[in-house]
Amino acid sequence: ELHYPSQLNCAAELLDAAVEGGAGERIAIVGEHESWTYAELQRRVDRIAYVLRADLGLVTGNRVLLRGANNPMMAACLLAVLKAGLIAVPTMPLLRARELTAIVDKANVDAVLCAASLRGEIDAVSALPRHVVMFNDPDNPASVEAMMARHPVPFAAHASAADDVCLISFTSGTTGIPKGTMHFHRDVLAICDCFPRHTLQAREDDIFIGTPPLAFTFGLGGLLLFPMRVGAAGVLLEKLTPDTLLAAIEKYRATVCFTAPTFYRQMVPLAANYNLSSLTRTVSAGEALPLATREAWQGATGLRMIDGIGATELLHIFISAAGDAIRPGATGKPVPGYQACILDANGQQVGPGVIGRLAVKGPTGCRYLADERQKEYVSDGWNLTGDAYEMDADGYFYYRSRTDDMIISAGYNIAGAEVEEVLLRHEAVAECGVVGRPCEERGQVVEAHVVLKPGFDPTEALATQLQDFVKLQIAPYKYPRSLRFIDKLPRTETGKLQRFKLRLA
Ligand code: 3UK
Repeated sequence: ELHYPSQLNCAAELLDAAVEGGAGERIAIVGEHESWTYAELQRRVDRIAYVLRADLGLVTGNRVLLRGANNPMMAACLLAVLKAGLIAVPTMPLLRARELTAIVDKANVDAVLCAASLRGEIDAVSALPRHVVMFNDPDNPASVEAMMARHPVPFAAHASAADDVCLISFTSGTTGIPKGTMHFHRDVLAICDCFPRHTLQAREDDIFIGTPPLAFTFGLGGLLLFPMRVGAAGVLLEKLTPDTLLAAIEKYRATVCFTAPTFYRQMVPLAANYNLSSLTRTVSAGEALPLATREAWQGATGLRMIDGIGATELLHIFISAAGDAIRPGATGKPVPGYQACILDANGQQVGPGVIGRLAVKGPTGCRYLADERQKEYVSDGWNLTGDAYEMDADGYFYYRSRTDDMIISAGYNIAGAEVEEVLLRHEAVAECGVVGRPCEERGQVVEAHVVLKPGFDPTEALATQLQDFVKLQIAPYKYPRSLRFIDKLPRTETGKLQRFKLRLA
């Protein structure tokens, strides 16, 4: 069990504690053009905190929308909001004015801090709050940078309560409608004291790198909060591609990498071109890690992938395994601090070998922002993530599908992920998504959407070959009766397949 004092400011606990603990001269954040020590980061955060309180006149509990790609100033602004006792509302860089308008409204936003490069969509938001201030905009006399210069250090952290809300994080919305989730100061520390401590065994000489945006809690934890908790460094880079991420791992000698399965798949054929000897741990999350991807990554790098399931509602990863505890095919076991079990349709716990709804309990949990779906996600203290999972006799948890993505065809329950996993083993397949398509005769038919590797042609013969390939490896009733070739799978900014778009295709 984790115990935190009842008065707690998470930014002070991460930043001031690191400086006081002697990490002041260590590198905290590395960006494309600059790198900051903990002491330098602290001075910037303190000045921005004064901008928020003194220049903008924000008061405790006000909500600040943050908009920026991964870069050092975005991180400093985020930490300043927390340190000043305000509430951070980070938003994904690719969101459009329509979606931003909904967030401004739903989260009752009082001020906006926006990277100058992403200004366009903000200007198009209807009903903006009184304060809209740009950062990464040094020549603008009204920018965060210009205002910062007029303030002293230090800024005394706001004396927050451990259970004051400090973060409103919006889900990436694979179904379209983003939901706001509220998190406390103690939740932010709790995620730092679970997965990175027990599973990753993070150390101060680690260098964290990866793709998830800071506006996605996967990235916020993995690239900013986790390194700070142990006095390590986080590399924050914008617009990474498989090639530029590999180049950055080599350049910065990164030790820990966070990204989604699809990104690892794209890095496999390129990995041999880079010196990746610094890497010791690679973490995959956001969607299921197919066995074929785990094996291909290990073949290319020698690294055993750390799979982990997390959720915006629970803030970060709650089931995972590393090192010798890895069991291929399983996500892992509950991260110390969390409990998990499988429930049947009546909410009763089921034993090993039975597929049911995953339920999770731990130091963090779901608190939707004025949303009636709270009752659907949290029942009796257990968080129901919407995933169908199965447990084995040793307590390992195996992902099967999203609860509402289970394909029911001619009376059979078929998990699309299992069919995807088989297809990914075929030499011609780069990416695939398997969904249920409505069908009068069978209820649904299994339909595969396949992206081919370069050098393969989308012929009828290849489609038949892929269908036969599946029939030979798993029960034939699971094979995709319908198979379509497409150029690119529809994915969210966080790398998640948007199955609803495939079903509409
Ligand atoms: C799915 C996985 C199988 C699963 C997230 C790490 O993904 C994150 O949060 P979201 O709110 O989505 C949550 C849902 O995504 N999922 C995530 N990881 C896995 N399915 N295997 C996995 N390893 O359906 C879950 O319910 O976008 C991930 C850390 C923080 C996060 N917010």
